[in-house]
Amino acid sequence: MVFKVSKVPTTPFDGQKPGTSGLRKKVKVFIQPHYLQNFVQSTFNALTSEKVRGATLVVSGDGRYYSKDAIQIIIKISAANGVRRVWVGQNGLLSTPAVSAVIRERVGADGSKATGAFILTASHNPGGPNEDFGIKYNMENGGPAPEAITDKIFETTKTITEYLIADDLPNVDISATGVSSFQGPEGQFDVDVFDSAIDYVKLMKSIFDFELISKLLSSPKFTFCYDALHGVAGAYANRIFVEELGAQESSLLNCVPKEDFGGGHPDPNLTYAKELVARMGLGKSNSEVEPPEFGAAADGDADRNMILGKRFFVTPSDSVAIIAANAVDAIPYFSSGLKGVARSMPTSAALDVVAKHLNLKFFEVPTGWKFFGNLMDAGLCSVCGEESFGTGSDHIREKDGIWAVLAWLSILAYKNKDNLNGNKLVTVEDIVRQHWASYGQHYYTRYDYENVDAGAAKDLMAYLVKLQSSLDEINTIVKGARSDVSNVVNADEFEYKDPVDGSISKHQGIRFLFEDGSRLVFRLSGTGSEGATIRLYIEQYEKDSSKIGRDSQEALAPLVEVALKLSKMQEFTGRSAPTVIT
Ligand code: VG1
Ligand code: CO
Repeated sequence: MVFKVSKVPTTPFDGQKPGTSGLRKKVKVFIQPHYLQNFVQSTFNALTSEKVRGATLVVSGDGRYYSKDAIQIIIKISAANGVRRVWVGQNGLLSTPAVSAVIRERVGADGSKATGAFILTASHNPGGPNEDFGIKYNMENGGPAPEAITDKIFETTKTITEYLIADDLPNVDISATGVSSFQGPEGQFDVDVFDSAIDYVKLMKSIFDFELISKLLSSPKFTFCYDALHGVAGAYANRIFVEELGAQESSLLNCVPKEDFGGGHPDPNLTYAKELVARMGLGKSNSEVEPPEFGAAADGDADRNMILGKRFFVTPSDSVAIIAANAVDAIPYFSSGLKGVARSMPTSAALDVVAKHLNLKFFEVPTGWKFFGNLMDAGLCSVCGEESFGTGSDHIREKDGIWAVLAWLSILAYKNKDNLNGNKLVTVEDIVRQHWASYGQHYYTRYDYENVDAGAAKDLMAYLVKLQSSLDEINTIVKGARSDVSNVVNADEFEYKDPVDGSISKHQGIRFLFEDGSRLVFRLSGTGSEGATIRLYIEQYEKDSSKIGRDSQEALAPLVEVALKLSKMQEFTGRSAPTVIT
C-alpha cells in the first residue's frame, strides 16, 4: 500500500516564536488542532524542501506528557514532506545531549547519517496535562538551530496556509526497536526505532577513562548519589553509573523516567532537587546517615547538571572553571590541550581567570547553547558553560549533564588515584577550595522572579535601559543604598558579534559593571511558557584569602540591596522576594 499525502488548510497561531531553546508552551496550547502541525511544517518550509526531501531526522525527547502523540504526528508530517527516514529512540526517549550525539555519531543499518532533529522537551519545566511541552529543531552539526533559522521559522508560522500529512500512515510502535518501512508517492519511508543509550554510552567511553573512574566508584571510601528527577537521564544513569562504572544501584535516585516527572520540577537546583539536597546534608531536614562524598542531579532532558559534595554546593560557574583547569590532566579527550573556553555573559568570570592563567582563547556569548556551536565548529572552543547548571564540551553541540558528572568523577579519580587506600580522599570541597586559593573566588547568586506580569517586567527593563544613560544618577542610587559598594563604571546592554559568521545579537541582557569587578545583570527569560521571568545575576570577585569561603548570600547582601533599589524591583513587580534563589 502506498500512503497518501493530504494537504490540510490551516491558519497561523500567534506566538510560535522559538525562545532561548525552542518553542515552549503549556500542553493545552500544544494539543489544539493544527498547533504542533503548523510549527513542524513551518520548520520544514524554513529549512526549504531541498534540505527536507531525502532527510534523515531524529525525533525524540525527554518523554514528557504528549511526547508519544507528538512523535506520531511528526512522523506523518515528515513522511508527507518527503523525509526519507525518521529515527526514534526507544519509547521516544533521547536526552538532548544524546540527540546531539546521535546526529553526529550514529550510522543507520543502511549507512545513513542524520541531517537534523526535532527534540521534544521543555527541559527543566514540569510535565503533565496541565504543564509544559516544547519542541526545538537541531541542525546537522548536532546543535540548536541558529537565530537566522529560528527567526525564519517564526516568520513562516505567521503566514502558513497549509501543511502536508500522511494521514493513513499507521502509528508506529515505538516501544520496540527495529525498522518499519513504508511506501509513499515518492518512494520508501523508514521509521527506525533504536536503543536510546548505545551511541551515547559509546561516545562517553571514548572521552573518559572509565577504568579509572570505576576504581573510584568501587572504592568503599567513595560514596555516590545521582538524581535524575524522573527525567530522561534515568535512561542513561543505570547503564553508565551502575553497569559500566560499578556504582551501587542504591545510588540512583528517581531514575525511572516519568511523563510528569513524578509531579515535580525536573530542575537540578537547591530548591527543586529536594531529596538529593537532603541526602547530601544540605537540606533543612537532613537524614541521619552520613551523606555521600559526591552527588549530582539532572534536569528533564538531561542537559543540565548540579554538582554537590558532602554538605557542599558547587556553583555552576565554578564548576566549568574547575573542569577547564583540570581537563588536560584528568580527561583523556583533552590530553592534547584545550582549544579555548567560553561562557555565557551572565555566568561568573571564574572561567575568565582560568583562561588568562592557562593562556587560553576565551569567549563571552549570549545566553543559550546555540551561541557556542559556531565557536566549536570553527575549532575555537573545547569547554564551555552557563551559570544555569549547563556545562559541556565540543564532543557534541549541546550542554551535557552526564558528561559534567563524568568530568567531575574524572577529576576526583585523578586526584585520588594514588590515594584510594590512604586515610582520606580528596573531596569535592577540597578541590573547590584549592581552586579558590589559586584563582580567587567569584561569589555568585541568581534571583529568579517567575511568572511576573509581562507588562511589568517589560517596564522594569525599559526603566533600567533609560537609567543606563546617566552614570551619575546610577551612582547616586548605589551610594544611597550602600556606601560600602564600589562605583558603577559602565552600564550597557550586552551585544554579541559572532566571531565566526559576523552575525549580531542585540539586547542580550542589561549590565551594570562596578569598579571592583562586581557585576549586576538583568535579563528576561526566553524559556518560560507563561507570563515573564526576570532573572537578576549578582557577582563579586574576591582575591583576599581572608575573605574567601563565606556564605555567598551574606557576602553578596550589599550588592543585592543595590540591585533591588536600582531596579525598583518591588515597585514594578509587587514581589518582595524572588521565587527561586540559586
Ligand atoms: C535558561 C537559562 C539558559 C539556558 C536555557 C535553556 O534560559 O538561563 O542559560 O541555556 O534556559 O536551558 P532563559 O532564557 O530562561 O534564561 V534548558 O536545559 O531549559 O534547554
Ligand atoms: Co534542559
